[in-house]
Amino acid sequence: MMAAPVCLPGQSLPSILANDNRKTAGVLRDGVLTVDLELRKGNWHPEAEDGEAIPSYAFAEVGKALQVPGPAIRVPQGTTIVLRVRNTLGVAVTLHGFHERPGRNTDTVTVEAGAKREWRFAAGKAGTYLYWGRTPDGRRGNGRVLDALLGGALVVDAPGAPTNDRIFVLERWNGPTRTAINGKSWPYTERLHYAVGEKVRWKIVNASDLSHPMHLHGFHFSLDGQGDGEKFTIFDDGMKPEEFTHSVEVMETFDMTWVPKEPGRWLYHCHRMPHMRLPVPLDPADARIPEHSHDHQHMHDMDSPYAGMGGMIMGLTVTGKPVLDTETNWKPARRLAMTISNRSGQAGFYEIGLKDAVTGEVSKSTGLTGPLLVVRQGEQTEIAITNNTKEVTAVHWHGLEIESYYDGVPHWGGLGDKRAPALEPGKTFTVRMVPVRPGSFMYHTHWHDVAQLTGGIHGPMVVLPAGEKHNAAVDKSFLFSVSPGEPYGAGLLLMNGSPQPAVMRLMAGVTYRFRFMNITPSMDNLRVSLRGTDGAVVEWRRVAKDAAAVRDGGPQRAEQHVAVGETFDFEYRAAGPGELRLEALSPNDGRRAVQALVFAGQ
Ligand SMILES: [Cu+2]
Repeated sequence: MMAAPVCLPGQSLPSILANDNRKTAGVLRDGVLTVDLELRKGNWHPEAEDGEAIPSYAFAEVGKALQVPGPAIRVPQGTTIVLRVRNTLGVAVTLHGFHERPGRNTDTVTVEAGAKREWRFAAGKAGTYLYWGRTPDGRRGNGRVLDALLGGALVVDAPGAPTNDRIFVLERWNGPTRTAINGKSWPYTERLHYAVGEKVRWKIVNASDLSHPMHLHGFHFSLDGQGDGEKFTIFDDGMKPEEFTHSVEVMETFDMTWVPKEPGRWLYHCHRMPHMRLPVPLDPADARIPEHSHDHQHMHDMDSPYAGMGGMIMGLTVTGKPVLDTETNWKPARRLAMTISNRSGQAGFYEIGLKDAVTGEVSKSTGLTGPLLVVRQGEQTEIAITNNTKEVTAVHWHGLEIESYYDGVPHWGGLGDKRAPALEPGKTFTVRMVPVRPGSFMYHTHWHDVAQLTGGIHGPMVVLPAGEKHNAAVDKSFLFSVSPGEPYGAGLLLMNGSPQPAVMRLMAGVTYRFRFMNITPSMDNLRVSLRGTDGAVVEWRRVAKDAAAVRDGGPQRAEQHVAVGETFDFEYRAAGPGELRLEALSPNDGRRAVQALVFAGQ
């Protein structure tokens, strides 16, 4: 199953070590940090140290081992940086980011083969930044040596800012394993251990060539600051958004803090399916959906360290006293039965049924998207999921604060020896939850299988504030997914399970809540807009992102980037009758789904 190691004949190269970014490069003396770097070639091992070896260009501190990511450069604000780089490669390297911040990304320096350069610059404004290099022969495509890993963190600490944090550099390369964090791919990424109540601070640096929607299971985090590699904005207290997914663009960075509230095993991962799957043969167009891969032997093997996943994933173990309790006085007010079935006569399509055991109310998939699941904040809720398909699956409650065992990551979730099972064909698994906060969520397969995800094992999920009733007339969910094949054609963008849903009839003068959810496998730059039939964008009001209220910024242009794994809530009120179009667009390739909204006068 594993691809053959990429080894060129006749090479015995030194190993490149994974850099956990805990140590700062160089020597800091009298306000001056002096760093001596070298560029050399080595073999990088994204998995085990004796596993797959990929010839790569890398940075090292002079006299030390090569590192991926490159040595972390970290200084207090006010420091001057003296940086020397010796290029021992046979080719020139163009270096980005070795300058004062804020800076310009066009400010680059090329160091010729065999040459040495020295820079001296003020570190500048506090923030999380990066540096990176490229070579003309680098394997961005079919070159022989990888230059995609020539990147490292550059952090400038504000006076008094906490430094008991971690820096995680995201990497991607064209190879069988393809994505890594701090130089390793799951299951070889660092395992992190935290205690309930501990304040966790992370700095995320995207040194790769694609965006990564980074999703934290089980908890919201606070976005403390973000930057584009050249500028960085630190948000004031009270202005820090809470999120469960943050997409970090190419060569951009962000800082986050979060507090683990519930013990168990959790994940932090990129939500683009190709970046979190088992190693698969190279897919040339990353945005396209790879063929259905048969990862299943790894999933079934409980002893496999992969647990069905690979790439840009970190495993987090939280210890401490549980807060959520679904054992004591468990008398669920809400009992739901969810069935997952193969759609008859349509291979690869799934159908989800939802039945309220108390009211008897039944709903099912619309097109290729599962029915809207509505639960209530603070209400004991039980969902019995029955797998009527012939395949193993698992259901994850995206964004929900839930016990690790019920989080939906088979063979991983759970507390101590108790591990969440995979949902075998013919079996039922009953999930217990007491939703903590209201908002827009999703449920979806966590079987790490593009075919299941696109085939329809996903759906919108809404948590209503305690005591509130769902008003379907004004509360509208729009979930975006991608189709696996006929009848819609492979790779089509879908809205609520269809490329062109039926006209929605609404009323002028009424305030609607529009909820957007992106569960496409990898369409991370999805743009959602609300326009007149002439194409002119109208105005709406943004009220929430990732089930957390956002500051009321007043009416704004009705156009929103919805990254994979993000949810947004907007309010919209049409002043008068007319027709609008809710458009979801993938700007890269022009794929779109359009929902016509016709507003009648009152
Ligand atoms: Cu990614």
